[in-house]
Amino acid sequence: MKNRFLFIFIFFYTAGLLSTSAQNGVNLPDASGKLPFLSPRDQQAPTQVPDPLSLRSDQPDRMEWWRDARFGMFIHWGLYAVPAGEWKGKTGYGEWIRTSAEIPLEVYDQFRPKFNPVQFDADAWVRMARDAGMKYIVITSKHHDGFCMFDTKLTDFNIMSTPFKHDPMTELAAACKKYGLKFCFYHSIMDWHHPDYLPRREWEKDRTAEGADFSRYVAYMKAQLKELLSHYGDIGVLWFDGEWESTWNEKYGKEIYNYVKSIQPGILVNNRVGAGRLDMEGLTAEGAFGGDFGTPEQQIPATGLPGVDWETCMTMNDHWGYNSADKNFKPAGEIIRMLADIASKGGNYLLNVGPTAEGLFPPESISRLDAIGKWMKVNGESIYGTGASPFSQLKWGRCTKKLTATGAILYLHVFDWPANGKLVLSGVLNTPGKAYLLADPGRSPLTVTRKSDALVITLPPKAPDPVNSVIALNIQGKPDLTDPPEFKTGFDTFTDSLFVSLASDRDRVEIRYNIGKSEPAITSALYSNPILVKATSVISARCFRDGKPVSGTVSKEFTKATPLQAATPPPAGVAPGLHYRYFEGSWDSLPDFNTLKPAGEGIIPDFQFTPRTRDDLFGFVYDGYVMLPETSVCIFYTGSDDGSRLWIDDVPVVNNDGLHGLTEKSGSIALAGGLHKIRVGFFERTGSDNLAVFVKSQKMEKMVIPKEWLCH
Ligand code: H79
Repeated sequence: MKNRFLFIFIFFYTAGLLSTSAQNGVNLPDASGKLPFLSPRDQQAPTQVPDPLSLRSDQPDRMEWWRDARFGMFIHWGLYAVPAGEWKGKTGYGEWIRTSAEIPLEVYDQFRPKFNPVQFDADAWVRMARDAGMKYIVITSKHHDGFCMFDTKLTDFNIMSTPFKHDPMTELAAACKKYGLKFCFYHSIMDWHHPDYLPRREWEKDRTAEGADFSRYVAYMKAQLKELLSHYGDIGVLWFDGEWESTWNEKYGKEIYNYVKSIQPGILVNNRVGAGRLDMEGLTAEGAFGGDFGTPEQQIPATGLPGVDWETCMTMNDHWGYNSADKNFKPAGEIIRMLADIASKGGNYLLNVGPTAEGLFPPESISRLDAIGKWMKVNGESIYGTGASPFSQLKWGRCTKKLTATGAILYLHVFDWPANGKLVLSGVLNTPGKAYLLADPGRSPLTVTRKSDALVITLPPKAPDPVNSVIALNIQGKPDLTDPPEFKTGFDTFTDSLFVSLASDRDRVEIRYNIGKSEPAITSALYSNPILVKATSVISARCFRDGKPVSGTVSKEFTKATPLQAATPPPAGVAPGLHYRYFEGSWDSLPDFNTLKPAGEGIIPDFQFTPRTRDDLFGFVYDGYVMLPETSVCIFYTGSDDGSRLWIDDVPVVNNDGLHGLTEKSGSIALAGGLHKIRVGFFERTGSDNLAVFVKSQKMEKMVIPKEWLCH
């Protein structure tokens, strides 16, 4: 009992100290906002291999074709096309079928005599890519199943030992050369077939790892890369994948990177050659080796990534490899808008096709390629060779940009055609030149007028393309474009009051604002210090220079929220630590742990895994209270590998569920100072594991929730 009271005293004392130091701007140990942990493989000692960065002096030149191209075709083709996504009555599989359906090696090998893609026509495939407007093709020379789709002398597990008996890559390389596309290989590092590759799948109990030697596997990879880089002419990109298992590390990554560049110096290599990719956002951890470009998978970054080359790869339906049951294809219009979105953020789009075991593209893919091609034929110049949009947000669509000798062309991708026929582009100070619709072969000029900082383009009543009509707008001289100011406050809800900060990265501008939705004028309040907001309000802000508006207006609502009352602790008081339940099992997402029997339970100081009895396939639920020093809107974060969720007072606040590498998610909630129930659920399937829980309030920088704030 005594201890308990002492604990509560220490808690309030420490909490007070922490919050005061945070208010004073003193840096707390964990207040950097960075995840304090990196996987051990990111922390390896320097290696003897020459630093690949030294090979990068010619980077801009080598990347030029790739940056201009903007659009490529991914092809996932392999033995997995034979089952076409179906195994034992289940139809949800793709290129992962061998592992997802746990198919033993010798059973999987039975697809080999069935693989005979007699309808394969390299010329037709490459023509379809070219006609869709794609400038490069990345095809699987080998996927995770280890089956080689080329004539390799290093294993029999290749296409020459199927009834097909010839090498499709030779014909594809020739067709790419003929039609002017760059030919590229996807090559998996992970290999579920080669005896020297480690680790084994955990379900493959009867496949011994005895005598396996990973360094011999790396030598095998190198020998195959040598084949791929010697027999098919110039290769544009080597696209590695399956690099996340514990055996792969940065040293190997640099070695392979240098090796392929020593054979073909002009080649580009994606970041998955290294070991520092964080998650499916596809970017490399700071300081880790990241190859030539980042690889967001099945997603588009929210904003451009200045200084980083990247390429979003995406399926047309829900599978990479052919799945005959999957008819969930994105409409062509959605794909066209995604291409414009990606180009407006300075990235490339690698769009996937999963051909059948007969060697055909699925008809749904063909019709989409066709529709995209029709759009590209008219509007391709707004994609190729363009740079990222100078504007962060446009209500009606997207913008891409090309610099010219006398100024620039802004390509305005109009998704939502204005009903009043006036397209407004705010924040353009340049004199406008000619504007015309790319869909208009006669290029008749559209009327452009100026209204203060904005150019207003008069459009015909009907959009030439319901999906995306592009206007080329010439501007004279060096682009002088200004985005509206940005709100820099991390909160849009508050409990008592909130200081709202604004900023603009443009030189020589001042920010003026109104409380309310009306557009600020030169007579509006001048922003100098954060604005104190005490009730729900809208703030509208705009940039001015020399007494004139130079940007559009940004408006944002800040809402006063009622905080949840603090919990009443049990009369007997609380004690340090959290109650934990430990579970064992294999999950893809958080199960309902309340329905499962724990393998252990007890009290633990904070969110740690200490009581676990294995490294993989486990889960935890932590329950207790968190003591908050003051009333505020709080943002909670979980950084986890794999999934996690967090509840406060039984309200779901953070959903970071799913199988993933170290990923951080957050959510906010208004809370009164004092005790609040906290619950965190976590699970780990395989690979590295991590869990950290952070909090940030209006007065406190982000920090790991200290042990002293947790009790039960
Ligand atoms: O080839 C296609 C897929 O078969 C392959 N990549 C695309 C281009 C792919 N392999 N795995 N996945 C996609 C999903 C795997 C995700 C995870 Fe991970 C691996 C979760 C945890 C380990 C990647 C690495 C995300 C976090 C770490």
